[in-house]
Amino acid sequence: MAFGKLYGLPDNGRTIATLVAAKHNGLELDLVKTEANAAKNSGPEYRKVQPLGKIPAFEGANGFNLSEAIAIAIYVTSQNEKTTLLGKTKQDYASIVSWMSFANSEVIPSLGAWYRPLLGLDPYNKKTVDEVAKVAVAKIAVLETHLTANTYLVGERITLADIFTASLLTRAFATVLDKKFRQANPAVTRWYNTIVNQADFKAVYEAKFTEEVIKYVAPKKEEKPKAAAPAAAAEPEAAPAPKPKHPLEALGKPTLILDEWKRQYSNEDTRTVAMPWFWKEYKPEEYSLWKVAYKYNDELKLTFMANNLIGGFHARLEASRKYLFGCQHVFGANYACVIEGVFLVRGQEAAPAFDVAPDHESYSFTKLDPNSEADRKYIEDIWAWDTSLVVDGKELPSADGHVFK
Ligand SMILES: N[C@@H](CCC(=O)N[C@@H](CS)C(=O)NCC(=O)O)C(=O)O
Repeated sequence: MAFGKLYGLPDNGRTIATLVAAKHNGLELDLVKTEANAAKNSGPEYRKVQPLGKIPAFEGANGFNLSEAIAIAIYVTSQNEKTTLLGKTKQDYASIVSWMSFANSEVIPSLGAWYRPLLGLDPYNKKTVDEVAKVAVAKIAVLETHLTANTYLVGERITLADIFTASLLTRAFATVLDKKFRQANPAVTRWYNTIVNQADFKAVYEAKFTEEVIKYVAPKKEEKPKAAAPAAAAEPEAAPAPKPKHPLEALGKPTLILDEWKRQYSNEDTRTVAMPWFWKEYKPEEYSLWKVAYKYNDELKLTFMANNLIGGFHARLEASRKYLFGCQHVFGANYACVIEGVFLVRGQEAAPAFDVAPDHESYSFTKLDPNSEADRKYIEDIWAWDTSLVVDGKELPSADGHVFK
């Protein structure tokens, strides 16, 4: 029986750390894929385990719950009385916690502020990104100095400090700590390679290295004929217009309450309970169903980056949350992946719900027919997360994805 459930994501640094520590000590954990989006993890059940709705969170099989990445990693590691990962002395142990805290509260927030805008997860401003990049590199310089004189962060063998800190750096090495950085920081690079090449680490996460700092790509916009400037635009002092209501509000209250469906989907087994409930309650005159596919699949590279595109898109759909539910997957593998999904949309058109997100133009919207057996199967397959997708005769497994609910 598993020691407990770890809520998190397989490519999230704070999650990887505990998965590697568990593997190292032969402890079985069930990873429950949970979005790194506190606003979405707002249910009272999850908040009992992680009060802020963040990841990771731990729920022990014995009923003991824990939030905060450092505490979870230490608790899981300490289950093996003979573990060497927590050092030999009290000073070792305190130094391990010190490095973990440095990585968690100094290094990763600066690195995240650098790569998150480049990945489209946070708003992009070149000046800010350039400044935070310098701050992040200055913080890693502390590691570089220490690792120039020491093989590992604490003592003469790998400890949880190394596993935890390397885990938190995984996304940075895949996106911004490029070849140039690695040449300028040989000690951190040597140490990182040593840690991520340990069998237990590799069993959990295959490290990736970027050649160059990834470039910010503005969401694609299709050329539209320029409309003539409206006459009113000439009046600079016009009073600010009242905040417009969402256009879908005009449709009134449907009989199928979206939140009720979202609860069914979250709490019940999708195939056996939630989908039968959905088809019973679904009214085609109230909601339409749409296949939402990325238009530029041939430009996708790593699956986690594709997944970040979905995450960014969903974040920008926030203003339409009351009118939308859907799932989008990354199907396939690195350098051969596609993004596809299915949304339930209030009303008969996709545009009023989706055009709150500027990157909706990067997606194609195809209306699905709930009376067609093939379309119903496609919808269920996408929402159930248990099948692959066949594209051009090739079967692509679901590698990642997001639920918008
Ligand atoms: N202090 C927390 C921070 C956890 C945290 O910020 N997690 C991120 C993902 S790495 C998250 O869930 N972010 C979601 C959000 O802020 O919306 C810890 O150390 O566990």
